[in-house]
Amino acid sequence: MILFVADLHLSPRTPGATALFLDFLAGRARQASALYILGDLFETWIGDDDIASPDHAAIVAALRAASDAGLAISIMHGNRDFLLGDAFAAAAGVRLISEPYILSTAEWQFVLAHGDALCLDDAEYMRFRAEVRTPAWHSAFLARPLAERRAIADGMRAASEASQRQRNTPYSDLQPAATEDFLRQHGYATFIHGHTHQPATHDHIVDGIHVERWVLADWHEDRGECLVWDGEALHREVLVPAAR
Ligand SMILES: [Mn+2]
Repeated sequence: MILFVADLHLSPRTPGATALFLDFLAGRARQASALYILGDLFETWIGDDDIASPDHAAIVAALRAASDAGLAISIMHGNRDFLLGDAFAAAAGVRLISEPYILSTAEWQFVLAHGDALCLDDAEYMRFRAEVRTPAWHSAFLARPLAERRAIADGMRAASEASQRQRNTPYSDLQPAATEDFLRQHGYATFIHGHTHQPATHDHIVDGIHVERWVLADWHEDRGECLVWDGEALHREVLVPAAR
C-alpha cells in the first residue's frame, strides 16, 4: 500500500495539523509500505541548519521513527519548502525526490509533482520561482544568518498572501495546455499532485487516451487527507484528530 499527501504547510501557527501529522506517522502510515509527501510539508523552510528548532524537532523525530519502523518516505519540494536539503533528509530518514517523479509499481504507473511548475498563467509567481530556484539564489540565501533568513521568509509569505487577496481566486491552477503536454510527455501515467488546494479528480482525454489527474487536498487544523493506492485503485481517506 502506498500513501500520498501534500500541502500540510506545518508551522508553529498550525498545532492541530502538526498533531494530525504526528498521529498519522505513528499510526495510519505504518500500515503502508511507502509514503510520498508531494511538497509543502512545511509552511517555510529557511535551511537545514534550522532543523533543531522546536518547531521542527518533533516532526523530524516522527519521520525518523516511522522510517526506522520500515516506512519508505519520499519527499518532494514544494514552493514553500524548496530549501529542504540533504542534512534534513539524513536526520529524518527520508529520501528527497525531484519532480516530476515517475513511480512505477507492479500494477500501475504514476507521475508525481508538486504542481506549481504547471501554473504558467501566474506570471508573477513563475518569475519568482525562476529566481529563487537557482543554485546561486540558494547559496546566497543560505549564507545569511538564520534570523535574517527568517525575516526574509516572513516578508515573502506576507507578500504572497497580499497578492492572493487581490485576485478573484486565491490559488492559481494548472494551465490546461501545459498539463496536457505534461501528461503526454509522461506516457499518460496517472498524475498525482498538490499545490492548488483544490482537491478533485480530473479526467483528461489526451490523444484519445483517458488519463486521470488526482489533486491532493491541503491540510487544516482539524482535517487532513491522504490518497491511498491499494494496488488496484486510488481512494481518498480523511484524517481527523484522535479523541484524547
Ligand atoms: Mn504549494
